[in-house]
Amino acid sequence: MTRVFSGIKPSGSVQLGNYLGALQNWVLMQEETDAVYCVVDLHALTVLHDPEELKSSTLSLTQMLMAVGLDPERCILFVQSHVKEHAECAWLMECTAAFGELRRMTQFKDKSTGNDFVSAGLFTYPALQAADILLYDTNQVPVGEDQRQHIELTRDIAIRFNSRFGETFTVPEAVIPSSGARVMDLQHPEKKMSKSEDSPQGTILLLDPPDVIEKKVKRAVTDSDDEVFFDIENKPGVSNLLSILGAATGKTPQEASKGIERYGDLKSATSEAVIELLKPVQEKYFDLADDPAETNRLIAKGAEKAREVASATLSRAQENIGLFKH
Ligand code: ATP
Ligand code: LTN
Repeated sequence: MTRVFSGIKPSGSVQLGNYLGALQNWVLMQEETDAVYCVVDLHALTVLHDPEELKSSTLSLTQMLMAVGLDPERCILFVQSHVKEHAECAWLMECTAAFGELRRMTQFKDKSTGNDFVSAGLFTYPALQAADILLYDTNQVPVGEDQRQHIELTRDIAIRFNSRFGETFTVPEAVIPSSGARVMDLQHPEKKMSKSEDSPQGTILLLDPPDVIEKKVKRAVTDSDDEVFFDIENKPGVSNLLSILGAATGKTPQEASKGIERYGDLKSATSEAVIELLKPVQEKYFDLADDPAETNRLIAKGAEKAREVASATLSRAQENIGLFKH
């Protein structure tokens, strides 16, 4: 059976790009594959954070993942730091990745530029991500477009490790949706929407109430003419709304633009579609949030199942790389 693995950081409240670019696929893929999904709290340590906030975000993100439709009976859902093999395998990955490869990663450049403190972990971040993926003999990794480069690097690391030390890891591939793969910030359509950027008006959160979603979409940056068509280069704001509308209604952006003539109509169609899409997610989230003990029980079970797979792969990798076993 195809093995799927993906991860999301507990670095803020889940935003629409996470949902359309990744989580929708996660839910679909749990039905037909052997899917493993991870809340990557170790990755959240790569930037400055508040410890108490990280703890509560880890719990609420796990609840949000269940609210969007992940079912711990159908997939393995766990927290990265609960399975020590990730941190241990990351060292093997750091010693297999080249410094020059890590230096070329655009996420590192984006997240380090302009910051006084840049952690070494932010630089080696993709090596930990490679460990996450390779520990599970992963075939497919559902992610948004921004992660394509990290998955390519993971492939290169796996191929290099296998050729130096013998067949050890499965070489994975990225699965990126055809629409919604790169949702842009509503106020800065040249930047991707993200949970940790400080752009409250440009980011739609999955927990935003309907009136807030409506307001944010209404204020979204467009341009000075009033023509609705998809052209990312010349009409980034309008194209972003069309992508969102398309992804929320299962259409391409071009299909979504049919019959819409003015920006006002585009904005009301988009906010309506998003509100409709998020309504059941919000209802389920508030049900789950009432019972943190049950979530804790489920993630403990998830960690146990994950550890079983990860420890076997790590042992194989340690053996092949030449670590002496007593
Ligand atoms: P941060 O702001 O902390 O970097 P993020 O919002 O970028 O967080 P991640 O936890 O890094 O989210 O990513 C989780 C998943 O969501 C990844 O698969 C990523 O590719 C996807 N994703 C994130 N932002 C977008 C976006 N704007 N459009 C489409 N997919 C996205
Ligand atoms: N780097 C990813 C999060 C992430 C991930 C993973 C995604 C960590 N480990 C393994 C896929 C597979 C991000 O910043 N979105």
